[in-house]
Amino acid sequence: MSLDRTPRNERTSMQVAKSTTTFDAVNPGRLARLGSVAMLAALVAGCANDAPQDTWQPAGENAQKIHDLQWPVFLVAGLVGVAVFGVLFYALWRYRDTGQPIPKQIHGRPKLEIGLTILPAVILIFVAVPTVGTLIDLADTDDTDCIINVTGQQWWWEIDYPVQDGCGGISEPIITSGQMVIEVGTNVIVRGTSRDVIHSWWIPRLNGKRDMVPGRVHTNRLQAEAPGIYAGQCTEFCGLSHANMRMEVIAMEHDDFEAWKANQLEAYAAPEPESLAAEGESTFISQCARCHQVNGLENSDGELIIARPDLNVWSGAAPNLTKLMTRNTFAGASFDLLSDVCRPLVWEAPSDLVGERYNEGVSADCLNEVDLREWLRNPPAKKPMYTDPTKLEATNGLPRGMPFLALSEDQIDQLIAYLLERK
Ligand code: HEC
Ligand SMILES: [Cu+2]
Repeated sequence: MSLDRTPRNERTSMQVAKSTTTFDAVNPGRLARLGSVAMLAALVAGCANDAPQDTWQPAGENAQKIHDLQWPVFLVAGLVGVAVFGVLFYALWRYRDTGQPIPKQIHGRPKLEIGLTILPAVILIFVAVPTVGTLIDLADTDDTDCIINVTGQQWWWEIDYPVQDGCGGISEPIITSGQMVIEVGTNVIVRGTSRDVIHSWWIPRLNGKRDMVPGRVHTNRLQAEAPGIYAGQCTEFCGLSHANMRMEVIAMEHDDFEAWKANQLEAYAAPEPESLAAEGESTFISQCARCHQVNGLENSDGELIIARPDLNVWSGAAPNLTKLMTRNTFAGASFDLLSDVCRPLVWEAPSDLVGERYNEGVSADCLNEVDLREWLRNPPAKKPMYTDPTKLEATNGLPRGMPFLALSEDQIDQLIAYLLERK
């Protein structure tokens, strides 16, 4: 029985009064119409071509395998869903309360009960067999052509290529961030882990997700059929800037990939003496080099400078900036390094030109200076990060992300000139 002690007649009149006042706002017809418009909009938006993270548009063998599985599963689940709701609504309507006497109560119909147990089991087996087969298939690492390590941290991805014969040969480690460059048609095995909390790596058009867990290494195989830029984002909630933890895979033809690798391993070229970039180099050494590595950078005594992000950042890492201007996004792939004018030249390049255009890197003319300046001026204002010095007790005084460094506009000019040469 209801706990409501209001006499029945009063209750109904109260309810009627209430419902007349709010009737307009919650008109069920209008709600339903609004609902269906919203659903339609969502559906149309989901189907639109401009959906860079669309699992329904696989662009590689592994993504294709998932796609081939999700269709039939979606179909079976959809049919079951429609059948269940059909029967439910029919029963609700057919046996609605019209004042009829309570029907005869029955229980114990073994045939029906066994039947209704076997039927879903059969359906589940029907779904399970190809699912398990696909899982085993996706985990295959026998024919790996290239190994790439991915490390998640709050809130960006470090991507490194260990020395190997794979990937067409890597003679020295290549370390970059945010954007993974691969050769089309090769089986890449991503070995992923995390430096702080659990993150999840997912390039929807190339493969399914894989959680990246501290202290463990999880693999994720991917390959791309055609050159292009394939977007993804962290898909395991990882704190404040989870939504700003993005990444891209850039797939390019063999020759372009070889050119990319060679460029990544090029020896350090010091800026022209007395240039703005040279001033930038010393500013970089004094302000940035404790966290950020630039390979080959030397101090005034001619000694190599090795960054110690492990002493300066909570996760123990900061992006390697040796070749910053060879990527075209930064800070967890949240911002473009390319200006609005130049970005489409790469991102919308015809398939055969993607690698070539990407390898041009970011020139002074194409730099999106606005976002990079804002970043250097005040990083935590640009991307939420835990850098407030008064609130860092939990992390031994170390920031998560890049702290505010109070740089002058002159220093920023110098640093940009210096960074523009890192390509
Ligand atoms: C206390 C350590 C620390 C110092 C000092 C520091 N940074 Fe950073 N920086 C970081 C961290 C951590 C990130 C990653 C932030 C993110 O993407 O969430 C970062 C990101 C960046 C990025 C984006 C790189 C990418 O690949 O996404 C640039 C560019 C950058 N810093 C430039 C500088 C410059 C220039 C200086 C010196 C003026 C500097 N940083 C000083 C820690 C530091
Ligand atoms: Cu994350």
